Amino acid sequence: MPALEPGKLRNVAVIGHRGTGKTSLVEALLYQAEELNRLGTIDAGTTVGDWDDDEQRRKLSISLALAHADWQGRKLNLIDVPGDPSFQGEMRCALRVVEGALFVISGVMGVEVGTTRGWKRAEELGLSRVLFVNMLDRERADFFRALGQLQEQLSERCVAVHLPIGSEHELTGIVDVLHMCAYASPGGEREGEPGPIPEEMTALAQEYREKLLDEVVQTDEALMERYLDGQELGVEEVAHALKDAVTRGVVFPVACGVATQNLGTHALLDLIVEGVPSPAKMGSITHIEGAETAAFVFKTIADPFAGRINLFRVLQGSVRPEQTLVDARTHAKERMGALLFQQGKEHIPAEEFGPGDIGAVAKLKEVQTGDLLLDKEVATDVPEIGFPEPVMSFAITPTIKGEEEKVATAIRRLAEEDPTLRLHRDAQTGEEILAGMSQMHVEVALERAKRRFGIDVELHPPRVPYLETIRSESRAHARYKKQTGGRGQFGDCTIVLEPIEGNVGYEFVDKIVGGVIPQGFRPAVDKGIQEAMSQGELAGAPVQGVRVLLVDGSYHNVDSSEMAFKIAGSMAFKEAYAKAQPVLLEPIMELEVTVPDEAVGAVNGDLNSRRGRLHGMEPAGGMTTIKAEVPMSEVLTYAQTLTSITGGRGDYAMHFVRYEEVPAHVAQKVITDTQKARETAATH
Ligand SMILES: Nc1nc2c(ncn2[C@@H]2O[C@H](COP(=O)(O)OP(=O)(O)O)[C@@H](O)[C@H]2O)c(=O)[nH]1
Ligand SMILES: [Mg+2]
Repeated sequence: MPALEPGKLRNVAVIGHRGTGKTSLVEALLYQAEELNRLGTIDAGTTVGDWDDDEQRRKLSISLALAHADWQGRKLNLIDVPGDPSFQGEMRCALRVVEGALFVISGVMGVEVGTTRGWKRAEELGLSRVLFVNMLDRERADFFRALGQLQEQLSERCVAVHLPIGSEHELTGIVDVLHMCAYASPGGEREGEPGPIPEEMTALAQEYREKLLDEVVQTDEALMERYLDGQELGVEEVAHALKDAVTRGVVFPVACGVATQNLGTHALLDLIVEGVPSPAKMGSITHIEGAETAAFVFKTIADPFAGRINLFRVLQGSVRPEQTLVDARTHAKERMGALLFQQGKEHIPAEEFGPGDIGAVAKLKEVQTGDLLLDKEVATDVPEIGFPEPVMSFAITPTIKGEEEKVATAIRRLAEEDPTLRLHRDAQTGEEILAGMSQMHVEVALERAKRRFGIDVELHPPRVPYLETIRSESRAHARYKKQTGGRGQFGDCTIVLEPIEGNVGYEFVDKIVGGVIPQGFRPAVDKGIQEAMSQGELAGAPVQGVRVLLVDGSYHNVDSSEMAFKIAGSMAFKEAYAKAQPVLLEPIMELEVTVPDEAVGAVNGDLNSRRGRLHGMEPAGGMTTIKAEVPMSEVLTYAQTLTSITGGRGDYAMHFVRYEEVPAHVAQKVITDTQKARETAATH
């Protein structure tokens, strides 16, 4: 199949909270569009999405999955995005390369954190948005309650285009108030063509059609005038105005149905094809000046069967097999291998991907998530995916001693595929730190690493990178002297310590007059002091925020050496440090917690008990964002805490702000603990 013109494409990411039925809905859309012969289910593990072992075992999407369908002569690229906050990186990748987002909401649960999080991102990117209230067959499902929440919590401009006929187990179909027709529930079969609206629904359908018109005419002046004039507006012209408003992202149509019964997919496919703009309308995400062909790699997947697969969006030009493209990050030339359409785990060979299209390519060597591929090197910015910062850190140690290097290599490989995983060695504590979005995120990654690379590691909470500093001035003199036959050792210095404002940095000031210590030996004193500072006497943490004045000293013509002055410097520092009121500093984190209003009291109370300082609360339609500063040592396992307080309905982000002095009663415990740890280490 040759490349399609961009006007024939619709790129849509399917977004929503975990368990709202996104993967099931994608399955139903593919089935309705006759891409599949039968409707698979999550429970039997037979869907196109969630084909991976981990996903089937956990009954949870972990990676984004690409699928495509043809509807009304348009090609829909659907990206099923995991809803769990652990895999937020996937959502960022997907939203970056689409024009439209399809939000799936549970008719039972209504708006959840995952909905709000995705909405914010789609809003930042200015995407067209269509919503689908799913699971209307379930007990306690209520379309109208969910609609109210959408209007209150996401946007007043969420407007119903479909209505349920009946409710819960008596749901029998849906009404399309845009085209004024109805669909009977197909009970898991393909939906047929629509019929007339049943008698008992006509009044409600009329009421909601008017609400829809009220919304739509506001976006179109000519239409508004005629509407106010009392003229009848035709189905086609309203549909046209709605399409325009959805494209511009000023009206958000709300559809509904039951994914597992394939109810609502016909009308939803129509809505997507008509409402979501094509890449031709929106232009590409970025235009790369000077290049003919440009493709943006938004996801690298390690496929157990096909090896490394890169998913890309063509920004301009066409991508063909055997073509050689340059990676703007590595400057390496990469020959395109086999091009593929991806339908879950199925790969279908493709001839070409044209501008705006989304495709897959196998076996590129160095290319990774976030890379830009060009037909020739041009100076350009690479589009940013905008990954969130990891919030949970673990110290990792290989189960088998000596495998440190193997583990690091394997994890680095995973981080190339998923940049919300980060590995670094903490210079201070010496630990290998693996950071991710949650405990589950890190655990899933490590399970994969175990299978793919045969590595096995243990996770521990990381040690807090404390620092030490001084609160007052002090002075000390030290002399290092040895006379053991032959040549002796002699170093002698007097130093003054002063706190530096803000507890940061280190300064060494040479105040020697008259050469009481020769020029050549003074840097050795500095060196000795810095060595002593790398492990403070309080808790073995590095010392910061100290200015050292070298004020006096003496030397010996024969016995003095750099070594002797280094030792003298170190001795003088240790003595002066003990007299300068040393204190412990701890990292303070800025925490932003988003929770349902009713959990605010409990969350605040918990933060208080963790020495947190609240400095902001922003309620927004049922959810409140709490801002607080909390010591890192108190939030090492905050994810678990928040989950248990909010029953999984909370979300948080965290980043380092500054170091602060540890209050005396807490410091004492840290100091005793580290001393104990050092003693145990010494006896082993
Ligand atoms: N009753 C009912 N169950 C549904 C519906 N949609 C999905 N489910 C079930 O809800 C669970 C979660 O669905 P899934 O598609 O994995 O949700 P996702 O996490 O959003 O991808 C599965 O057990 C589905 O079978 C629906 O419309 N009605
Ligand atoms: Mg899913």
